[in-house]
Amino acid sequence: MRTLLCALISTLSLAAPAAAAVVYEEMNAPAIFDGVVPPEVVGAGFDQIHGTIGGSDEGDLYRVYFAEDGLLRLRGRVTSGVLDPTLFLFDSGGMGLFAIATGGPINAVFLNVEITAGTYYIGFGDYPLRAIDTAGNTWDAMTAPGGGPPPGFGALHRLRNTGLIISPGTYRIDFLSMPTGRDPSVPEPAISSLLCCGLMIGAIRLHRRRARRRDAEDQTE
Ligand SMILES: [Ca+2]
Ligand SMILES: [Ca+2]
Repeated sequence: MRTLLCALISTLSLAAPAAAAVVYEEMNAPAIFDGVVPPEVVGAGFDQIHGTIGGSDEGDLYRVYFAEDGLLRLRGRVTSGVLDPTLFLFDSGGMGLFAIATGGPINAVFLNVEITAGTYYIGFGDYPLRAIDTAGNTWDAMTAPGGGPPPGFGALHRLRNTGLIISPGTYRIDFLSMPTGRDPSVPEPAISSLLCCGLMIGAIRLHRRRARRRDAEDQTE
């Protein structure tokens, strides 16, 4: 059985090679949306952003472009340090769409969003991170109902960390997309890896079930 499992794993590895991520490295993304320095332009074709929140860094804003309609999964993960990951998504005009924060020991946050192709803005920083609109209204990533902005929240002015201390660290934001209409039998590389894990766990469970059945049969003989 071990040989069979190894063969299965090796076949799956060959069938789904890990694609190298195309990484955008932060230069010095601003926390102010409508300031002199605009949000950093990531553009199309990147799979990941790698960035840093320093001790006085209130948040990082990026302009991103997604070329196809479909399901977008954003994952913000802390790669070093003690920052509490907080992720915001805004539309092309800076209007709020969704936000998520953990505020606890979990070092990753996810957003799954149905999108149409176009320009979006991503904000990332350390909780308690809030978005402030041009009228001074605040949007707390943790407490907003349904993950969206509070009623009356307008166009973004800036991100602001409202804590006494900003917890520093480095982070990574992954974009995993599944465009509408794509044949689900041809999964994206990241989804292929998950399927491989699922298949391997399934194979191991089947092996254990068969071994238990054999034991039971041996005992009744
Ligand atoms: Ca930064
Ligand atoms: Ca914090």
